[in-house]
Amino acid sequence: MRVPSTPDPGTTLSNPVIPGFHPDPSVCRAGEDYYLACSSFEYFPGVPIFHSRDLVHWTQIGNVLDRPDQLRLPPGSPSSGGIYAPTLRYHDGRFWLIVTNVSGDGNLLVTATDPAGPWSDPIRLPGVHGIDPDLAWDDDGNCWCTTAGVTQVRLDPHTGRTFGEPRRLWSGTPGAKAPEAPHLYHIGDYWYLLIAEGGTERCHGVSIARGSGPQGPFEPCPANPILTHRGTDHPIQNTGHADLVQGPDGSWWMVLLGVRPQGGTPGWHVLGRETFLAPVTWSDGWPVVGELTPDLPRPPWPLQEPAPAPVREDFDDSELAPAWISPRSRSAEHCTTKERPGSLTLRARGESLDDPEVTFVGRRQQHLSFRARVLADPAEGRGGLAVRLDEQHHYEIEATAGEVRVGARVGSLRSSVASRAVPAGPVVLRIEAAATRQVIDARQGPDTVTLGLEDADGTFTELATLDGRYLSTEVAGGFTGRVIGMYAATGTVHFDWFDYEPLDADAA
Ligand code: 6LW
Repeated sequence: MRVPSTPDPGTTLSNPVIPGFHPDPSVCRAGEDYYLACSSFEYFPGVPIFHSRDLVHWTQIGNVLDRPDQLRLPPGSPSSGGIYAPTLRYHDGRFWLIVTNVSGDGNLLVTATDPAGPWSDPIRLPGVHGIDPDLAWDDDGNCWCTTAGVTQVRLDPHTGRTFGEPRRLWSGTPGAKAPEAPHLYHIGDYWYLLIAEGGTERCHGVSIARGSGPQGPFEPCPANPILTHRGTDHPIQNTGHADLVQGPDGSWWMVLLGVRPQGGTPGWHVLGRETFLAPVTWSDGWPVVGELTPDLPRPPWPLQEPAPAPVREDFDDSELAPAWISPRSRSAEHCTTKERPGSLTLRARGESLDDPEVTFVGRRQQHLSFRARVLADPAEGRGGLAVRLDEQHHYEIEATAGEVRVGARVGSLRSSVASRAVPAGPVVLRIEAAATRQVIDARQGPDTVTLGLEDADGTFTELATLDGRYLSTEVAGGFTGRVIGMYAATGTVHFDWFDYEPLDADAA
């Protein structure tokens, strides 16, 4: 039975530190500032980047790949394809980010002097094979690029030229699958090679080896895996894909991904893989990971909590804030705040949410329970508000002039669940997810998703309540999480505002 803890904002800090679909975190420090980047898969713009002063509170400052020529996702490229696992480093006065576009350009390297952007055009890396590339510089100025497998090649990061063939460094723990997510660090007398292994599902873990130089040979830590939650009923599962960083006081910390399954057996996670923080100590020259808990131990330095995010997005700015993402690409022709000032105008290009090219603008679901509302004007088309896991897994409430309809797609099953005639004109559409707080029956799903509309006086009319498990990674597969957003299925639909608010315990 899983009963999620209720964070008390006064005394505890809560993990995950970046909730919602933010996997494969990579972190670096530049003076007093920390920056962190994540995978983004089929979404544009790609590679969300965050800033923090305390490692606990993170604010998104941009997306690294925010120009169409930096992020080419061909039409029809699969969901959970695209951008995998960046490594972000600060070296020689600039920021370096290496990442893989598995749907096209392969491994890419970009640089910036300000991590909020602009980032450079990508340098292609044809000599770097494999996903999860890492960058590390040795004292002689050589740059080592290490990838899943685990293999390594020397790289000129200014040109992308590689020297020699990639060489195998370590295969991880015998019997464990998928040695990946390598990061190489020079700490004290050793070079440490941190990896993930066991696969990114329930067997995921973090292991480490050390050697006297960046090329090894590497000796595995006798305590491997140094972190895993496999085979436990810990509320945080799938823990792995870590990166190490020092806190403001010189203490060591790890950022890593984990998931929060909810409901009965086996548990379903709906927010994707999220970014967590864990304390690290050292014993005999090996890192020891402290408890990874939903209540994060309070670090001993001053915390800088940002102001809470506003509930309402009014679309008053000429550019969309960096949290807004769209599948594969976004063009001003199909998505603009300039056509009707103070509104988001979406012009259909796919035919429905089943279409990989659908015009959709959304934000990650970051709370187990939330309410989203939009004011949609469907006078010139058909569109609405959706919870999207991918093209084959979505629930939506859609408006046309005179009618509102709830639809659901789960794999090959499509259903028109409910409909209601409404007066022509703008309509408020609402979706709420309510997490399962107490499991009374082991077959209970992770949450319920309620879709409906509001009358002019704010009265809510529910049209359908659906089991949330069908929009979970355990059902749909893949590497992403739920995204809540607006879409146009035909013609043009204007959205005057979009509200997103956490509910109940998630409000902290
Ligand atoms: C990523 C791999 C992994 O490249 O999942 O959890 C893959 N780890 O390291 C996609 O995120």
